[in-house]
Amino acid sequence: MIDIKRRDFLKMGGAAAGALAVGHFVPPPVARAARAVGSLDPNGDGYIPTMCEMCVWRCGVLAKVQDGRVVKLEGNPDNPHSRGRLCARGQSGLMNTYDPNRVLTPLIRAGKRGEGKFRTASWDEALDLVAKGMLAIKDKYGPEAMVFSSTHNLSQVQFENLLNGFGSPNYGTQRSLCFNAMIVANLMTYGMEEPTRDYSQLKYLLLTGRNLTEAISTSETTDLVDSIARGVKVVYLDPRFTRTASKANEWLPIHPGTDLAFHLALIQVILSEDLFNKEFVAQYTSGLEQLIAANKDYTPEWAAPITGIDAEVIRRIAREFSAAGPNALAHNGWRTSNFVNSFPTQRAITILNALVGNWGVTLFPAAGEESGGLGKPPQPPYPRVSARRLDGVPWKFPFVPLKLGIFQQLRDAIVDGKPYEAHGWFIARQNPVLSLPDRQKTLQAFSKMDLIVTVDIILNDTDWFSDVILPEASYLERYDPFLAMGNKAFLRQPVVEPQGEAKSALWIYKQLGERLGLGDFFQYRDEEDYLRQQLAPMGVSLEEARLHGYVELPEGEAKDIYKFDTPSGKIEIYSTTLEKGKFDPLPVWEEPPLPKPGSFYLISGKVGQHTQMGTQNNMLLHKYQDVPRLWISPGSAEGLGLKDWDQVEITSEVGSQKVLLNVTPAIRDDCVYLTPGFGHVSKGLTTAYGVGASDAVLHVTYVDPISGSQALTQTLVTVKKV
Ligand SMILES: Nc1nc2c(c(=O)[nH]1)N[C@H]1C(S)=C(S)[C@@H](COP(=O)(O)OP(=O)(O)OC[C@H]3O[C@@H](n4cnc5c(=O)[nH]c(N)nc54)[C@H](O)[C@@H]3O)O[C@H]1N2
Ligand SMILES: Nc1nc2c(c(=O)[nH]1)N[C@H]1C(S)=C(S)[C@@H](COP(=O)(O)OP(=O)(O)OC[C@H]3O[C@@H](n4cnc5c(=O)[nH]c(N)nc54)[C@H](O)[C@@H]3O)O[C@H]1N2
Ligand code: SF4
Ligand SMILES: [Mo]
Repeated sequence: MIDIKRRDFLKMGGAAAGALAVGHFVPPPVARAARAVGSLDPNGDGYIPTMCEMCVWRCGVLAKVQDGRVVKLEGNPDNPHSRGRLCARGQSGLMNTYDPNRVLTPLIRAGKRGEGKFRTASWDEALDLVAKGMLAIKDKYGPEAMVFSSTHNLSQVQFENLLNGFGSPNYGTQRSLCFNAMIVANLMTYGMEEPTRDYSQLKYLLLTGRNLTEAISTSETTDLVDSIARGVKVVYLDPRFTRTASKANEWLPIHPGTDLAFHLALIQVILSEDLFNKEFVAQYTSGLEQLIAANKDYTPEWAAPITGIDAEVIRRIAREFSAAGPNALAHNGWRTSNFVNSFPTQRAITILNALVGNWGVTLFPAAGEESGGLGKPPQPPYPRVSARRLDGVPWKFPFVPLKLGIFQQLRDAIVDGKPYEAHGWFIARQNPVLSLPDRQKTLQAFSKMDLIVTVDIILNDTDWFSDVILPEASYLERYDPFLAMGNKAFLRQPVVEPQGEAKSALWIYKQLGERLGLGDFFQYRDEEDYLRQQLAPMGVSLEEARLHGYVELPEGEAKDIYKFDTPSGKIEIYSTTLEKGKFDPLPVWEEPPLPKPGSFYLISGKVGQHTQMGTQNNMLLHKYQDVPRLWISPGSAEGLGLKDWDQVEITSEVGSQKVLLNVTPAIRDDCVYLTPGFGHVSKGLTTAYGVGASDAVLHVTYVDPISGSQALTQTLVTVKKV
């Protein structure tokens, strides 16, 4: 039995904690199969192409292997997401594999939940136990009583096979915490999830809280930096002075939650001054007349006191934006769930783009990550599901795509036991204890479970509350299914052997599926067989794919980029779909909650050195991040009698945390900001445990009624000295 205390964890050695000690790399040998490929010299040294998994962007990597270990990760020039570059997190990816806290054998809980006592187990024992628990829940309460959740990853298709084959409708993803507002707004307007942005002809860029130089997507961050170098004008809206603000021509520290008013006023100027692209709007959009009528009172003078931005500035930006015409782009952001009004904000952004007619110039149809040309193992149809989803999709939220779902709503339905009780939760590659708002509620949901199973590589905070932990091989140790990007399909392949007993997700889901009687959904012998079935229609060998790290996909049919999958076949300024759903068919102003005197908006936002809640234990990245302190403006600090480095207590209606203060002019007076992803509670994370505070404890749960987005900036907090 293992009682994992912070210091003890390292001493444990052996199976549960991983055999590696801090600072001593004892890496495993180069993957045998990789050597066979031919990209390495006779000693087994050289570069192996694969894909990064330090965030969801999936840059192409060339892993340098020497004496049987990965010694360096470089960007793969062949990959459009990296174009030869990796960000700091990508370069630190070897410590994701060599983290001394890796879980290297299945673990079974041996004490109370949350106590951190686990014993090691064989795969057979762990998988048998999980299957038995899941089948017991299915027999007693029906398959819907088993909830599945996972954050997007390359093996998700097999995760979905597992839950769909099992027959549960309950599927939680990170998306409602991330970009539901943007996706649903794009679906309503363009009939597609996320048009591709193209910076090559860009002249004017409006970034609404898209902190591209810290919340990094390597290729797009590069596009922004190149655009700035060639003189593209960048206007950036953010209540904080971020690194992107420092690179922009103009930083507008907008009042949080009022981006909608700002965009409505831009639209008002463009319409009232007749500055829109008439030809484009007439040919490709519908609803201009209704927009003109509905929008006429949203003048810059109306928006100025709401947004805190001068009317003259708003008017000038509207004129500049429309003067750049189709070469302008209003970026619709990525994690766009700041306020409950983020959905109409997103709609306003799509409309602004339509008015300048930038389709086909700076905006294009999504490049598509469809499997275009790739094969897949055969499988039977899924069983019919009669139970409603716990998250209310689509019965309460008709416009939220099933694959997006509403994670925070799912969690709340588990707590409430309505419309029915859930009894088991299978969680893969996700850390809801830190990523869902209101941690206490997440733990309450856990307490209702007969069975919690997690799949991770380290003992994250959610694993800490798990009953059975299934250790996945790290991204440098495993295969995942091919990922189609444009006209190529990229490969993740092992560059070193998996350590301990860690296994790929493809292996884990198949083994579990077979024990659940779902073997027909997993018709592949092993990972390589899965990949060969994907390659079969193209007649390319796996060896060839492994050598280059990708395969060319057959040319798809040329598509008409002006065909929009909306009811009118046009870009819908006026959304008939929203109208049918009895929602506003045009964006109308909704005021965000305003802070009472002495309270602040709690702002969350990424930092360049970390991804979400999962990299704080990475020893290379940890070195480059001071313990995050709470940002507050000098005026607000003075008003509360607080100084830089004071220890303060920050309190919301659902929780409180203690943090050190960072007094900085880089934030508005009505906001405070905390870096997310700290305040880990798992003592199995010896580098990250106890460092900083978690804003998940403070966030109040909000659900936007149309897109299901969580509003992450809408939480109000007070700050006092302790
Ligand atoms: N280094 C790093 N890069 C990442 C990630 C990561 O974790 N680390 N995660 C990836 C993922 S999953 C995502 S979704 C993207 C997210 O990419 P972004 O959406 O760009 O990132 P965030 O930091 O979540 O939010 C951006 C900014 O919004 C501001 N903001 C908050 N409220 C408001 C408001 O009301 N109005 C305006 N205008 N601004 C507001 C915050 O101050 C913050 O600076 O980043 C991706 N890239
Ligand atoms: N307070 C606050 N909350 C937020 C956000 C915020 O900015 N602030 N951002 C929101 C956004 S944009 C997003 S996308 C979500 C993300 O929310 P989550 O997806 O829950 O968070 P991650 O940190 O990405 O969780 C990744 C987990 O995967 C594990 N992991 C890493 N590599 C592997 C692997 O190869 N295999 C397996 N099986 N596991 C692995 C990590 O150890 C970690 O536990 O959070 C949202 N929540
Ligand atoms: S953006 Fe950085 S962390 Fe994300 S995939 Fe690319 S290199 Fe990896
Ligand atoms: Mo995200």
